[in-house]
Amino acid sequence: MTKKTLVSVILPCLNEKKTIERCITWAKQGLRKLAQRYKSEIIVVDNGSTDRSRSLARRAGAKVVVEKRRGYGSAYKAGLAASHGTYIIIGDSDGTYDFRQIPRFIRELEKGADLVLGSRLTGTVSPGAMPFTHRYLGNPILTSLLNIFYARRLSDSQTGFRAFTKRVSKILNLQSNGMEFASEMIVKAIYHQLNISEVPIRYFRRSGNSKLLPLSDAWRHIKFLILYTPTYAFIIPGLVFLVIDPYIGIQLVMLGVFAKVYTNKQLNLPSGPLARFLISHLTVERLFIAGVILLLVPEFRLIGVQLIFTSFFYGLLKES
Ligand SMILES: Nc1nc2c(ncn2[C@@H]2O[C@H](COP(=O)(O)OP(=O)(O)OP(=O)(O)O)[C@@H](O)[C@H]2O)c(=O)[nH]1
Ligand SMILES: [Mg+2]
Repeated sequence: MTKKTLVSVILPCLNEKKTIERCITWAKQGLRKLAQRYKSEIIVVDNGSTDRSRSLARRAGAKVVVEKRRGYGSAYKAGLAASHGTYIIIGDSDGTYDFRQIPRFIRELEKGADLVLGSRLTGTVSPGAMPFTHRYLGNPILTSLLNIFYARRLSDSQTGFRAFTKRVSKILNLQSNGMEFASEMIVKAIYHQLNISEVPIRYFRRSGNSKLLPLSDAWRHIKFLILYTPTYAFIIPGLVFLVIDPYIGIQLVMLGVFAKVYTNKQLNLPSGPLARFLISHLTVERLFIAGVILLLVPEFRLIGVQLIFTSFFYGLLKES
């Protein structure tokens, strides 16, 4: 008999007593359809629920992991650390996602996808499931920013129903503690040129109170998207400023180059061809010489001084 592959389902939970059992039951139903070839484990990560979520989850047959640190991302990090599956399924435990559909996600992974996103917007949104502001403002803005910054055409970057392999979760090495965990996963998958696919899903109305803080959580996503894209955050504005005010322009472009070296070396994220070209051709010596030359031109003296010192810092970053 061939050995069965393990599927881990991870459900973050903070006071979801109304729905946690239903989610586990649905996950079991979905997994049952795969039982010939797959074993499974269901892990509920509880972030300090004060209702009966934990006992209900245990009774329904899930393994409960308790994570003291609050936050959606913290819950997932703890769940990933506790999971053993080759394939990982994640999703909210608020009854919004239909885990009976797990086999469709597994099929995508089998076909070679690295990260599968359940898209609510190409699927069906039940009446009242997504508030107007989330559906027509928050989600489209966050998804569009991600699409523009990272040249993608995703339809729903905020979906919580996802699948990926354990190998991929190790490559991504996710760090965020809050809701921006969802953006981090996609951005890093893009950086690593992983194969992302979307499957249309049905999205149900939530039971129980939302844990989302719309403005602060949206800002956490936007901040993450900007911080990870030095090209849009620094280099493009820097090139524009070079024409208007070269002093500011040079500073922004150099910040962009520093940020590229940082994302590449410290965060271990691969660079694109433009960044690779810039980093390999921009040496400490060349920057230093450019600084000395500018120092001799009275109007650019300040930029010259700055470039000379910048070159030292740049060298330090490159060596790090
Ligand atoms: N925000 C938050 N969510 C947590 C935490 N721990 C677990 N969760 C769970 O993470 C999932 C996502 O939170 P939701 O409140 O559903 O967030 P959302 O899906 O963006 O918002 P809704 O559309 O209102 O459901 C739920 O299953 C929560 O129970 C935590 O510390 N903070
Ligand atoms: Mg939810």
